[in-house]
Amino acid sequence: LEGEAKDAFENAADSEALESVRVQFLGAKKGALKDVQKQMGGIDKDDRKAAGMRLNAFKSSVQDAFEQTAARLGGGGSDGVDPTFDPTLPGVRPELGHVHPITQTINHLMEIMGRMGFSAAEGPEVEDPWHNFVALNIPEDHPARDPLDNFYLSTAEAAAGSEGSQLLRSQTSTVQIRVMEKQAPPIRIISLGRVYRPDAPDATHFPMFHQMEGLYVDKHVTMANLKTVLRVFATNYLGDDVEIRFRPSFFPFTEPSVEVDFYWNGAWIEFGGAGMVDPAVFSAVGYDPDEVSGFAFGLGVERLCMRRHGITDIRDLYSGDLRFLSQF
Ligand code: FA5
Repeated sequence: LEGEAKDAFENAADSEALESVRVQFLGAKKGALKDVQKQMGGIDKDDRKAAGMRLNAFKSSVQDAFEQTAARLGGGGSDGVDPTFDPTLPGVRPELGHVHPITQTINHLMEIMGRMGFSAAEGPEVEDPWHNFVALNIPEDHPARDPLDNFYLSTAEAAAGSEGSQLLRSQTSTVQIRVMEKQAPPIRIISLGRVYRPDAPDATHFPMFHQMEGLYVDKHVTMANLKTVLRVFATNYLGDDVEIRFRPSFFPFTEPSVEVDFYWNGAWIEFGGAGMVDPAVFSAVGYDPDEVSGFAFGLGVERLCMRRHGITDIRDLYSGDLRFLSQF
């Protein structure tokens, strides 16, 4: 057997052949050496010591034959190390995952608003006209309900815009209604999430974007409270040198209504809308408008993120281009 093994190792032409010879003779389960070892038990007690020594000598000569062949074939020794492996070469760093800049912004906004006592609330992205329009004081014939301005779902049985239809929410103001339907005042929430509008994409518009909705309802809430909360928010998010400006505007669910602009780094930029919650909205959710007052605001999350990081095109955020995204 010893001669047979040596011949087999010497004749192995490549590392594959070597491996099969190794398994044949030195294999841990079915190798020829293992077989011989198993027969040791049947040997006479007196002869066992000599047989053991003979077996060990046999084992090491087969092992030597294997190692010599391995060295000859250049496939490394029995430890299987590739001789072309150079441990001094720099390694390849595994790529790490990355949190999307909008997700980072959302976490940052929640943290700032959380410090002012606003807790996060959520609502569904597929909505019904009651939450997206009716309860927000947007009547049946209002242009905001136009099928051309909304993504109505073709799965719903009812005609677009009518009761029973469904749409992708066009604003996070829907969450105001959902929270007030479930909870009695006082309310102090923000809601951060996706909204959808069939806007043509350009540098500042995308058909899917995010809004941060805020709602504060209590006794004696005033417009001054709204301005203070937004100013504290803006200075925390952008810097101490931010100024805030309200421009008169109109939203069906707030009265009075304003557009909110922040001045920072030399420019006034509009970030969203706000106002005092309209009494009709309180009535729709079963609150008594004579008992409570409140403010609400809705800011564009992409606009905030872009302003802070100097991003000039909203489409870059959704391009999936890692050369852009991994900078944040
Ligand atoms: C609203 O959506 C109101 N719901 C805001 C509001 C909430 C008013 C509560 C009063 C009380 P508006 O349609 O203006 O308002 O949108 C708010 C902000 O969303 C805009 O100022 C802008 O920052 C952002 N926005 C609107 N359309 C897009 C778009 N296509 N892509 C990216 N951001 C957009």
